[in-house]
Amino acid sequence: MNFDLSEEQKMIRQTAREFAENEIAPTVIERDKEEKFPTEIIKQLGELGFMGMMVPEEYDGAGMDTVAYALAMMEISKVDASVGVIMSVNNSLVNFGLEKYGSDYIKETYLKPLARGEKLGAFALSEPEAGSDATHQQTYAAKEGDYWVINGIKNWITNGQSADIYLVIAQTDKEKGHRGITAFVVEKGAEGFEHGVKEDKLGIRSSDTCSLTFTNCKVPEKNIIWEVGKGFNFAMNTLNGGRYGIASQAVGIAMGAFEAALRYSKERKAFGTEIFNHQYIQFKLSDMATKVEAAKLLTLQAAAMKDAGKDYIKEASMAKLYSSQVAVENALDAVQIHGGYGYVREYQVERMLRDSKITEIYEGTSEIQRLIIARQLLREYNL
Ligand code: COS
Repeated sequence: MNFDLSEEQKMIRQTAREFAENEIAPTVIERDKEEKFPTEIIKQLGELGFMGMMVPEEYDGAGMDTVAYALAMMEISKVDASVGVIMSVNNSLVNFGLEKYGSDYIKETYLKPLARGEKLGAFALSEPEAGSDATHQQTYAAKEGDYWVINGIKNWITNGQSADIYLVIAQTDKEKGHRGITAFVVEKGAEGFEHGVKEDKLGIRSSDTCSLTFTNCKVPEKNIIWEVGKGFNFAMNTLNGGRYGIASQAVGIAMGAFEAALRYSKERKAFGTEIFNHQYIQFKLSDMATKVEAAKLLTLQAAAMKDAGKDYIKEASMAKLYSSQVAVENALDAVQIHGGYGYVREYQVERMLRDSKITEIYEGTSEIQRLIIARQLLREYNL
């Protein structure tokens, strides 16, 4: 088994690291405090090719592999998990879904500007009464001539206010259950489509999350992704891809918390010595570093399996389940090691703690990941 990264993967990681340190870090505290969307940073990430990382060059993407994408996500999220989630939704949900299931028209019209980073995407599956139980879609689309008319409400939509292109999942035939669900591309500004106010969140405050309302919103037939009745399978397959994105974001937070704690332990003195010299702190830091490594390996394994064309459903869910748990644990430990300083904004670990929690909730809660893993185990063991 070869754990070495390719020269290109190392270069991408280095570029992401430098960009995060030089361009993202200086404003991270202010943007979190003021809930300011990182418009300029996202534009720059687009110019670097980071908003269309895995999209082939023929569709104006950077044509990189999933491992390189995961490494970049980790470096960006280590410094700012809000920027991480904006990048993740665009790359591993929206671009991935359109590239895999979009028609030539959809790829030409929507995927290309998304991959160039000129437009931003959002993925609208969740509803007020359909979160984990995603088949329970209440948003309804009815066919009228060459159009479909959408009515309903979506919520918890990342990039909800700032996106230009929305992938919207809606029920199109209630009798058929999950096989009567269809996915559509809806453009910002479409008549009858409005977004709600920005949610006042615990963490990832610099990203925008809001509800979407569709009132007799007309969408052309050619904006159907894959085909009528395939919307649920589209959402599930796309979310498998999204999960290593969030796993990478969680690894990034866990890395950031660990590194902040390590550095602080060499600066802070107590009982006449750097606190690093106290064995309890060394044990904590060793556990934190070990957990980062394990979460990183699980996540890169899922990414490498995708690159190799293998089935990675179980591995992506395991990566998300474990990495999100490690993000929360490491952020908590980092706050504790910082003592009172960990509780104030300046030292950043309090933000990491607030940012970490959502990784156990969105793109499938930890409970949903366990359910998916259990179902895959039955399949694997032919039971
Ligand atoms: N990958 C690919 N396909 C999947 C899948 C997965 N992880 N999970 C389910 N499916 C497919 C099934 O194979 C089945 O397809 P067919 O009809 O072609 O056989 C279909 O989806 C329905 O599956 P199932 O009967 O298992 O549906 P359930 O309602 O029992 O459960 C879960 C589906 C719970 C796994 C699904 O609703 C889910 O993932 N919920 C969480 C949604 C989520 O992540 N929300 C976050 C919002 S985006 S931020």
